[in-house]
Amino acid sequence: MAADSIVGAVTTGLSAQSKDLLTAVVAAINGTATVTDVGTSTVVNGVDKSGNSTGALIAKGTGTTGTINDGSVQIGVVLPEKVGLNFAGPVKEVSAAAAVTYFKELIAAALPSTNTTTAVVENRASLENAVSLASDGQGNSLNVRVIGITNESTTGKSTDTVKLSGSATGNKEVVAINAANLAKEQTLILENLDRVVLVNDAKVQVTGGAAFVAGDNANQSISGGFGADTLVGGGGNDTLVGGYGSDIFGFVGGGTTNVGDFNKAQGDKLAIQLTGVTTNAQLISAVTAIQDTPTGMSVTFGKSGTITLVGIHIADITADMVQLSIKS
Ligand SMILES: [Ca+2]
Repeated sequence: MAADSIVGAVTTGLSAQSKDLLTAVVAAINGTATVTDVGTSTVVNGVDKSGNSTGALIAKGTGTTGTINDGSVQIGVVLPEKVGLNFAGPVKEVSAAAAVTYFKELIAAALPSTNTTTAVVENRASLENAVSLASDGQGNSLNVRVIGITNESTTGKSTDTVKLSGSATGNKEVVAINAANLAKEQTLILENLDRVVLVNDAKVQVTGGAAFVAGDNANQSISGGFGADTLVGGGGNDTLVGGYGSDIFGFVGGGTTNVGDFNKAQGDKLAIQLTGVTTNAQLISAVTAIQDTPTGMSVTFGKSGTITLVGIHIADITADMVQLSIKS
């Protein structure tokens, strides 16, 4: 279908933000675009000039419940009114190394290495670290997607819950989600998405199977579900809550990580991955302050930041509860 006819068919009643999104997606598609209805919204997708899948869900009506199928990846969505999304990624499963390459090319395009502003350098490093951690497919090839959430601004942002669902078939997806347009108090539910990178401030609740979730150096609140989740704040001021299961709380430095429910009885562990720290002796040497209070403890590693654990004290920590690598 020609681009002009897509825009003409879809644009009636759309906000400026949705029109811009649609225009950008149509411009990126090389060749034939597919237009499908998902709930009350319209999905436009195709293949871009690099041979990757690209598309968008254009929000219309009162909200959207359904499944986006772009030919290789299925993403279930429950979106409130005014919320849509765009998505892109390789059209077939790729190796973990290829996934990292794909993500890093996007990061380089958004945050060029020629920009040496401290904030950009730190953001770029945190994103590269997060995508490398999340793309560890444990030998599996991965379905890779980058998802951007749109949230209409003409009459104010929606604050209602947004839900994205994966396929529930074991550790095969790695998804980077740009949450920049979500409202501060808006909860993003991630169901059966195996491996996730969070970009920008986000408030996330994991549900379904166990998940690996890594944030960038923005401020994220990440709550695990029933499974054995691995949650990594990734710098910034982050809050991690494991929920049920033997969870791993990851700390890579660069800010403050608050762990809300460290539970030794459930087998929770700390993964402290700091540059230059490869032995327990080095980890102990890196500690510059420890505070033990009635509610828990906090450990500071100099400029690398502080991790605070609610529910456990320094005397309860044993060597088997701490690992020096996030890998899971
Ligand atoms: Ca973070």
